[in-house]
Amino acid sequence: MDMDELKHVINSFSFDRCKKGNQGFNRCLIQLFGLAGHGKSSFINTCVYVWQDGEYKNWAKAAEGYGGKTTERIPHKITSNITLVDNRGWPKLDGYGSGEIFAQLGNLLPLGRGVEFTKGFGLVEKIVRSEKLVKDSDFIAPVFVHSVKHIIPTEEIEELKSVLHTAREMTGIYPIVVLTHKTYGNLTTVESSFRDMGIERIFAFENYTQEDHFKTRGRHEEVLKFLQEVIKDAQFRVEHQTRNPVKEMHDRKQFVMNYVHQREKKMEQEGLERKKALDRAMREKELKRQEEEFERERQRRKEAEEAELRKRREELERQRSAEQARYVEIQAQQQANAKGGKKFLGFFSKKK
Ligand SMILES: Nc1nc2c(ncn2[C@@H]2O[C@H](COP(=O)(O)OP(=O)(O)OP(=O)(O)O)[C@@H](O)[C@H]2O)c(=O)[nH]1
Ligand SMILES: [Mg+2]
Repeated sequence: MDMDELKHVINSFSFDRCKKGNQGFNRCLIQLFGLAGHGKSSFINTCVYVWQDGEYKNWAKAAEGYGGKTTERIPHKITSNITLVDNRGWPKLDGYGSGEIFAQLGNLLPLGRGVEFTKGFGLVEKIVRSEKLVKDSDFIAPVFVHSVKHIIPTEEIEELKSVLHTAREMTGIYPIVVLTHKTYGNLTTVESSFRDMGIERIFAFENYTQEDHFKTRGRHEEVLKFLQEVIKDAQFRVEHQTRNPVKEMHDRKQFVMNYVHQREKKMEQEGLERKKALDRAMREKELKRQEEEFERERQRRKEAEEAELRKRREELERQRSAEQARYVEIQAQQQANAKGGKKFLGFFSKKK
């Protein structure tokens, strides 16, 4: 199919043309989600640029330096039946915010409004308050955007896999993965990481940006093929599956509320375990301190006993030496006496 034919197919897409009718859907929402700064807004700019085929503009307000900045859910209409949604990105995979990411993906938070990451059950209230502002007639096509600049470290693989799996559980569709910064050099490595996670549909782009928006056939064609893939899949699902958008919206709501509940339970559990570990560490520290104190006291006593023993030995030695000296003195005295006696006797014997 050439580019004009592709454009025609995309432009004429409507759920009304599905074999079973629209089943209650009237718009395909291409929901972009992923980590902050990975190129979601730039991908929207790329899609709009290709679709309008006019002058380049920063429609989606992509960041000017590395690191993103979108904090709202902003819709960008492509055709009357296809809308791309720029969602707020995750600051970090495993931190707070995962609830909001899934709430956005499930179309449970209103379009055109800011998205704040909340702790506790604040998100549940926001979802309930948004009920009248969100449309269950939106068909959700999840698209995960990831920059190949970021090679996924082994310790993040499971986390990311679980995010993609949760997205699939909630929307019924395995997300398409859009890789950005295609020419950066890590494409094969990052692509194979996603394939290993079970992702089958992967598109890679060098986004059109403020600095580089020289139109190339390769990029234009790839964007149109991406849009075609999304609508082909949406059409198949509405033609071949029995759908109920109202119930699906309700189920997604339930899903995210359960997710928040589980997250809070997990956080509470982790908090308890952290506290237990802290108590244990404090107890061990106290025990160690007591043992050291006991050891110091034992050492101190031992030294005192040794000093006492030394003192006694020295005293004994001193007494023994004094005894010895006295003995020597007595002997000397006796010898002297004995000598004196002899002389005296000698005198008498002479006289005889
Ligand atoms: N060279 C190149 N730069 C890109 C590409 N995609 C995004 N960028 C740049 O990367 C930066 C971040 O892109 P954004 O589109 O703002 O990222 P984001 O995902 O929307 O970020 P958040 O709004 O925070 O979620 C910007 O400076 C873009 O110009 C790409 O494919 N190639
Ligand atoms: Mg953005």
